[in-house]
Amino acid sequence: MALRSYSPSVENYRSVLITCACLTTWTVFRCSAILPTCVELIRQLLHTPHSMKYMLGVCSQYTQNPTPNPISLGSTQATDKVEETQTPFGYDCSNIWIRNPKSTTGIYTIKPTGANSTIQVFCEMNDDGGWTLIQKHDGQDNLPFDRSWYDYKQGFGNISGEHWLGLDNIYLLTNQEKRISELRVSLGDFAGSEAFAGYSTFNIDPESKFYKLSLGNYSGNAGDAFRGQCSATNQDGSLFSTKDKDNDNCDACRVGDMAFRSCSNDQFKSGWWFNSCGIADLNGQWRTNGEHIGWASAVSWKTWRTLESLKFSKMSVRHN
Ligand SMILES: [Ca+2]
Repeated sequence: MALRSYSPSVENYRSVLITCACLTTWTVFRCSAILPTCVELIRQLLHTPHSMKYMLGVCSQYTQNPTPNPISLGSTQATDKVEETQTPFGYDCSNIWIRNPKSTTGIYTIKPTGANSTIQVFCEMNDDGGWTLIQKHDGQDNLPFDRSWYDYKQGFGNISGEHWLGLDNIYLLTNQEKRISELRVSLGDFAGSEAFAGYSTFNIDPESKFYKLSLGNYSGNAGDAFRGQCSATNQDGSLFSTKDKDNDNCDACRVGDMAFRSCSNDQFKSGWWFNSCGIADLNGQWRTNGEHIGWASAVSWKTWRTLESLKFSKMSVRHN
C-alpha cells in the first residue's frame, strides 16, 4: 500500500503509462481500436497532476484485473497490490473536460455513475465543454440505420464515424446521479448551411419503460422539431419504436389513401421516438446530394428543412 505516499517524477509517469498501453494492447482488447484511447490517456496524464494510485487504477481497469501483476515502474518500489479506482477516465466527456480542459476531441473510455462497465465514446472537446456523441449520421460509412430493437438497444456503427451509441448507454449517460444532461442536435444541409437545436435537459427511461423521451426547454436556430407543431407530432414523452417493436401512437395513421400502424416499419425505416409520427427523425435513410428531396425515409428535422434529407446530423450530450 505504499502507493499513497508515492510521488513519481514525470519520467516515472511515462514508464508506467507506456507499460499500461502495452498491457492493454496485448492482454485484453487485442484490437487496434483501443490504441487511440491509450495514446490519449498517456497524453492526458503526462500533463495533469494525477496520483499514482489513479493511474495504476486505470491500468487495472484496462487489464480487467483488480490485482494486476506488478507493472514496470522503472526505478520505483511501488509494486504492491493496486486498489481499484472509481472511474477510469471520467463519468462522461464533460467530466473528462472539467478535469483537463486541454483534452482533445477523440475516443475516450467513460463510466457513467450507475454503470457496471465502461463505455467507449467519441468526445467533442470544445470551448464550451466536453460533449458525448450519441449519434452521428452523415453517410460517410454507408451505415444502415434501418435496424432492430436489439441493435438500437445495443448500439451500432463505428464510434469515430457514423454510429448510434445505444439506448442502454444513452439511458446510463442521461440518468447519472447529480449530473444534469443537456442535448445538442447539430445539423447540416447539402447547401452548406448548419443549424442546431438545444434542449436544457435530456433524459430517456430504461428499456422497461421503452426508453421514453423527456426534453427540457428548447433553444437554437433549427426549430423544435422534436415537439413539432401539434400534439400528434410532439415526440417529447414518446416511447422508442423500431421496425420490430411498435410503441408509437399510430393506429392507424394515414398518408393520402394509405393507412399504416407503424411509423418505423411502414414509413420511416428508422428507430426513433415516434408519436404519430412527428417531424423529427435523424435515423432515417441518408440520401446523397441531388437525391435528397422528397423522401419519406430521410434524415429529417422538418422545422429547419421541410422536404430535404440532411447532409449530416449529430446528437451530443453535455453534463453539469
Ligand atoms: Ca402503432
